[in-house]
Amino acid sequence: FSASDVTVLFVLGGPGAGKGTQCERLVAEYGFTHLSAGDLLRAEQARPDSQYGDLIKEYIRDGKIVPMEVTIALLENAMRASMSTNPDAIHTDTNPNTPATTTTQTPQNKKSKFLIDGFPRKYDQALKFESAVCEAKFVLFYDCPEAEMERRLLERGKTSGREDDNADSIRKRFRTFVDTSMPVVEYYEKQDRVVKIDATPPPEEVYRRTQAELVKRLGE
Ligand code: UP5
Ligand code: MG
Repeated sequence: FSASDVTVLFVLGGPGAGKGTQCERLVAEYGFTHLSAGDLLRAEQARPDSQYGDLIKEYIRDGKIVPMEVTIALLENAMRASMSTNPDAIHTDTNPNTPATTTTQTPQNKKSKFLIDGFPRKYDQALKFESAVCEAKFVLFYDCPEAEMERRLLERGKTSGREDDNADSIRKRFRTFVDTSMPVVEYYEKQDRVVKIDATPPPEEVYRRTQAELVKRLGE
């Protein structure tokens, strides 16, 4: 994809920082297509004939990063599906767990805008995606203290059914985030491509701050 045809924003932040919550609002108001790498991996894992099901399940439970070939292929497919105006190409997946993004159609004459949520989580993923798929315009980084993220995830874990919303997996996810994913944010910070937003306040306030930054950066 060429950056002149599509706008890609990476949405990063620790586990439970509120990436998904903010993306949902941005979709509703600004017509972004939201692609959560974690959601795409969970949908792939749930697909009965997926060759990666067991691998994804194990990686997610251990808070480890799934090999990027899998994740990038899922993201690229989802971008293509969303950009296609051919309904047959869009509704190929009848899995109810598949994120709603595949139903968002963008006319080809209009620039598609993607929020890539929870990706890249590793330096080499960032380089590969930007060289092979599309350059990102900038990174929205939701910054939240670990104690608050832990509180949110344990609370959500009571009902989410997510296999990684338990104390043991949460600890591992935090470690991976600090050791492996924060260096990606730092890499983009050095290039002055990070918009950092304090994700501690309630969702409405975080969203207001996000809007203010988007107005500055995209003229939205
Ligand atoms: N909540 C949200 N905002 C709040 C606020 N401002 N105040 C109070 N509460 C707030 O929110 C989490 C919870 O907090 C919700 O209950 C929400 O209501 C509340 P959410 O918006 O879901 O936060 P988010 O940052 O999206 O948290 P998530 O758990 O999705 O983050 P992760 O980054 O851990 O999960 P993800 O799905 O991206 O990845 C899961 C796993 O997949 C990874 O650990 C990894 O194993 C694998 N993965 C890869 O291998 N590669 C990838 O590229 C991506 C994922
Ligand atoms: Mg999420």
